[in-house]
Amino acid sequence: GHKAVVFWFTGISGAGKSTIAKAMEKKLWDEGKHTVLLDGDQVRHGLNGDLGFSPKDRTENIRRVGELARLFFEHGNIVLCTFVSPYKEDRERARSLFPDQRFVEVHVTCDPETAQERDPKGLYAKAKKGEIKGLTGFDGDYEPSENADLTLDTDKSSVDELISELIQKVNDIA
Ligand code: GGZ
Repeated sequence: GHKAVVFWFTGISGAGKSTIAKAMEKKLWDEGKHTVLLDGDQVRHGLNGDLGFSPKDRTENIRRVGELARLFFEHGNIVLCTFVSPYKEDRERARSLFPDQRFVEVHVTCDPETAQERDPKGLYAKAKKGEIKGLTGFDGDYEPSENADLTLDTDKSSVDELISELIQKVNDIA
């Protein structure tokens, strides 16, 4: 067996949070581990479909998702959460729901220009045309933590390299 743990992936749109978490989940499955992946895009279509992207709604989004992560954590899972979660205080509140060392904050970074070039969902293009406002990584704030447990730079390292780093961390603590 393994211990429950939460990996909380945070960073601007297009940094690579979902790509990394999906690859990590697959690797953990292959090792027979119990995982749950909570992704901003999916959660916002269903459970949190009533929320937008104002600061207040983002805070509520993260509050609910933190509670959801706790339910899965309490059932012994390795929980992977991928949310922009741009506000430090919201991430700290999520962290406070878990025992020490069981919440791993993973800041996924890249040059904002890289994210804008990747633009997997065409959101930066929309932001440039003024069709959406407050896009994190364009005209929306992101507050980095000084105390992220891991910082993964997707400009400098491949997904495979970053996955190895994450799996190492799982094996150290879970
Ligand atoms: C940020 C936005 C916005 C704005 C739509 N700002 O790259 P994506 O598409 O797949 O991930 C983003 C997702 C962000 O949802 P989160 O729940 O992770 O956000 S938060 O933690 O801030 O509550 C993006 C899309 O929704 N999206 N408009 N203005 N991301």
